Amino acid sequence: MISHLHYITQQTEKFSHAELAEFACSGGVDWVQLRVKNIPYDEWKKIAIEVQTVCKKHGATFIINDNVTLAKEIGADGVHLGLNDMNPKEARNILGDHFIIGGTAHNLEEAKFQIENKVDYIGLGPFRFTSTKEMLSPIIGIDGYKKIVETFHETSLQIPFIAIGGIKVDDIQSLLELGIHGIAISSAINLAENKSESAEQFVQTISKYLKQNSQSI
Ligand code: 3NM
Repeated sequence: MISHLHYITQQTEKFSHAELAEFACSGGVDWVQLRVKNIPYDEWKKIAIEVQTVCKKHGATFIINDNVTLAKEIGADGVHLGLNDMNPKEARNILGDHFIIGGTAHNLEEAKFQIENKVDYIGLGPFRFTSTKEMLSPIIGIDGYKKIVETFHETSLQIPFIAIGGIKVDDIQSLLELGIHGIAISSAINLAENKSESAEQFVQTISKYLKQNSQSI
């Protein structure tokens, strides 16, 4: 089951990836994606094991960004692949059927590409401007999501979409109402004054929405 709330780690001035993952999981987050860029393999592995330990303690799903080799080596639950990373089919050959493979898309064409390559979910963004990601793609916005979701409803191509990019608690309802499966957030927790409390707000708001619409988180 793909969670409705994905938390994406980040190294901040004050806190490590693992410390931030701990805040998020203490607030009820059950899906953590470790997102690091451009560091040596050994350093990446050390951080990944720290975050994996936090996830195991809380029973959260642990996903590694970009690095299929590392995900396999340490037995993560899955990988999240950008469009410039390994092709998802190749990743599936390496990882086997039990790993979760997610993919990034920024528009309809890229979403089709990811579905054809058999990803398990798509991170679709950016919803709005965010400074968390460099080289941000054009903003999709609520109307853009609506068009993409509607287009897929008319086809046999079905996939859980996870909206990403500058998402706040107040955006949850309008995104889920469109048929978006869930959201991914980073700075809304990482930069919050009270990080676990912020995580809890997201968890509860999503949970409340899903209960009212009779699904379970
Ligand atoms: N990918 P925040 S936006 C990791 O558009 C990432 O593909 C994006 O962090 C995309 O919640 C993004 O702080 C950053 O905006 C998400």
